[in-house]
Amino acid sequence: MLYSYNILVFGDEPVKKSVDRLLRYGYDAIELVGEPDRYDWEETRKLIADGGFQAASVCNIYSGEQRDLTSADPEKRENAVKYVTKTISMAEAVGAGTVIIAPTENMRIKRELPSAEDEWAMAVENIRRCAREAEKRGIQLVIEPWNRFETHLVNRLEQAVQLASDVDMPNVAIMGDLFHMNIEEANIPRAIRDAGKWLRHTHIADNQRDLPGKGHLDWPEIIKALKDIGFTGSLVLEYIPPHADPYFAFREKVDDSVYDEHARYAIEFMRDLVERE
Ligand code: LER
Ligand code: MN
Repeated sequence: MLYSYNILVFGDEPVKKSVDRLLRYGYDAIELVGEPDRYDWEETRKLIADGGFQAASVCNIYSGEQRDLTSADPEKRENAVKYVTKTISMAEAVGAGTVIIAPTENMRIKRELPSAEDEWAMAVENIRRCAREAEKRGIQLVIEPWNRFETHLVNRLEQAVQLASDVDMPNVAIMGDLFHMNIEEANIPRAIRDAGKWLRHTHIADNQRDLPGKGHLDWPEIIKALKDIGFTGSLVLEYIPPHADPYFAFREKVDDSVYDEHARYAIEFMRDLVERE
């Protein structure tokens, strides 16, 4: 298992500062924000390569109407495919092997297409189109289920597995975000074991999206389940301040004096658990 951190959490600070922080505390991997215009791709590639990270990933931001793979508006769907394709190009350019994909805009919680079957078929078709682009560049896509207040379509790991299996491409798998899983899964360790080999990436946060260990999730049981399925992907810390809109907090100025302490605490907490359990 690799220890990683979603640098979305560090607001708009320069990527070099985030990279230096993660290296200082011993992280193996880094997750970039899926905003391709925000980065100088060549500079970022160099920072990742020189830092010696073992892996990198891109957390796409499906916020805003133009990033919706299953919208009723064909133009929006095409824009969404273009957006994902651009993040795939960025991933290739910076040396990241994983890109996160989600079939609806974030916080759209109602179907727009005429039937559930139409919507599912559209999700399959458009994820497959993105996956073909990713395949050419040696990149895997992981489908992220979100809780019911952020999407109506894929809320649980088993639904993500169904979607990945319908897309039927070798470079499409799934991920789990413990915050969303706490809301939607009946039993988190069982959901992890049922997903098995499909689960390739995780977002780590406690039940209320705080740092792990600050809430009531049963971390030893979660780590045991990940070990049982032979999980070798990244444990990506995704701390999000309390707000209904997950991105709102980062549009406001956040308190950057805690970034070092969070990064240090999170890897110590996770490493201790992984080594102990
Ligand atoms: C992103 O990783 C996430 O978990 C969502 O809540 C927002 O896109
Ligand atoms: Mn997440």
